Amino acid sequence: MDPFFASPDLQICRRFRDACTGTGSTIVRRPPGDDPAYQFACSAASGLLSAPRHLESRFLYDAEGSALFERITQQPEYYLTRTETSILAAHASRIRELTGPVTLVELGSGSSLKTDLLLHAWLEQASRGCYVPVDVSDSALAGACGRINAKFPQVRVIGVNSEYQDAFPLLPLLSPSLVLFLGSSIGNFSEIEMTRFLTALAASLQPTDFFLLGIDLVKEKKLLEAAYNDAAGVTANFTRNMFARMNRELGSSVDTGAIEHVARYEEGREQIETFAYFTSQQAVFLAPLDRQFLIPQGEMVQVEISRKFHVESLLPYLKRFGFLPEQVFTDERGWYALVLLRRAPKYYGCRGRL
Ligand code: AVI
Repeated sequence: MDPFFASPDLQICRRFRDACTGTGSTIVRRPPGDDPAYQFACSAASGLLSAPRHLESRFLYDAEGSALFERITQQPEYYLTRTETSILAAHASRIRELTGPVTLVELGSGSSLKTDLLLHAWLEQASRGCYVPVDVSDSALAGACGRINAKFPQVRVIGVNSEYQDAFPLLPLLSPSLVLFLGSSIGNFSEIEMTRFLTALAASLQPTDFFLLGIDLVKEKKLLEAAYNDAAGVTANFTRNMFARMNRELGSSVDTGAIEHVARYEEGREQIETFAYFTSQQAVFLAPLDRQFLIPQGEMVQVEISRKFHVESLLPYLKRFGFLPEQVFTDERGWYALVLLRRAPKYYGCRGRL
């Protein structure tokens, strides 16, 4: 078939297959589809027209947003990354024992710093390995691939620059694998997005594949709210960056000084809800659509949710998607969990509510 007419899925699979024959580190990019600025503008328009107004949290992560998120992970109040790293440090070898010498695939890899612990454990038991980080941020991916290639020359690194789901067609090529979804990123999905994600992931994995899921657990409101309201104001800048990005990419001319960050824990829904609160009326222009939206003074626009979980209810929920628990690892305070799952041998596709 003429590659010009091949679907983006087929093209990314071909590019990926070609990359597999090489050595060292490579980045595979999805062929350009719709204009990214147009997609961002359409999503923003639909969210700003909804009641209540909201924006898709995936747009928080341009190069600026990814760098701010890295800084969030270093804030003293943001315990998630440190706690997850401590669990990985304690149990990486056990995870390798349970999975065997599988390919490591990391969804939303960011800087990939925690992955070093797993790569060390992998190389303790074999002379070679393969690591496939997947991230929408080209800059974060290039940095991570270069760093890992320099630190672990025995590891073949193939970076995939795409959304998580766009990398799923590659998973059958990588089996047997361990798919990593760390940092409690699953908590940023709504119930519907989580269902879609787990259904598509289960359908792309083989019964010999594993899934390692990082989840932040329900805990005291005070601790949760502190984590999303750091004293240095880095999370507040992360929220404002959504609109700074609209100014850069969509010509929006929003005064980001008129935005206050609000993050509060809703106990009934067991989630942190993050908003941009407008202290004065703002006109948001979306150049690709040639449309303007008025946000009145006092309005809150939701930019993110961060759901918190209970291991006891999450495990039966995951089972309905065809993921069977292999082992659950937690820290001594019981704040965070890493759940190692295996794809069920028989899986016919299922839906479920948490
Ligand atoms: C990436 N994700 C899991 C982070 C979280 O905790 O929800 C994003 C974040 N937003 C504000 N602080 C951190």
